[in-house]
Amino acid sequence: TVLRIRGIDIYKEYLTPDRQAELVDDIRQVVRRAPFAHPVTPGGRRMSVKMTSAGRFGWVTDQSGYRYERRQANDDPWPEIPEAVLRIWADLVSASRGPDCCLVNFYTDTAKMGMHQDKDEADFRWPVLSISLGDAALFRIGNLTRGGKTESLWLESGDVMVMGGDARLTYHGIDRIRPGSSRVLPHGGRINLTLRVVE
Ligand code: MD3
Ligand code: FE
Repeated sequence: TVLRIRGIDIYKEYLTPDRQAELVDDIRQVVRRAPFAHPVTPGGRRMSVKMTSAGRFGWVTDQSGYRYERRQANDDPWPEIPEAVLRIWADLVSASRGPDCCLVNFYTDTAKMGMHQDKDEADFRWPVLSISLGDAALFRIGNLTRGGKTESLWLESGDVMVMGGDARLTYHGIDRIRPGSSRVLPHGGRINLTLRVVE
């Protein structure tokens, strides 16, 4: 089923359990070459979500700001985006232009992500695609400016979302995780992949 909420397309149960397991294995390989880090915001606060990236660019944040980098802190390039991930983008967004970055977010039981816009990319005509794996997460959708009424929904393992058009600059965040709600990750937690065109 596809839900459309405030312009965001939500493909519930898009990925079969087999495809979810394949993606988890692929991400394990990515993390082996680009370990997770707890990013520090420009304000100096450590984020509760751990992050890493794959692709031509990785998204990084530190005291000097948010930005995309072609290399990891140790000067290695980021790992390639796994084929199985690229296939989802090709099927739902574009078969002719691939994403530049696959941001990998890892949520432990208490991790969350405050309301924000994604605006570090050069061209907002390209959508952002999100893939949820592991424990369910309470996702909050706001408006094009901070504040106002919001809507919430649970994202579950195998759900895929496409944020394009007017929805591309919607404020959004993750309020909380439902620990133990999935068996896709052997030690629990939640992985979210976001695919973006960067430049
Ligand atoms: C709506 N990640 O990495 S994915 C992020 O679940 C991020 O880890 C969340 O927000 C997560 O920036 C939410 C869903 C998402 C991603 C980008 C969006 C929703 C969006 C961009 C515009 C509107
Ligand atoms: Fe975001």
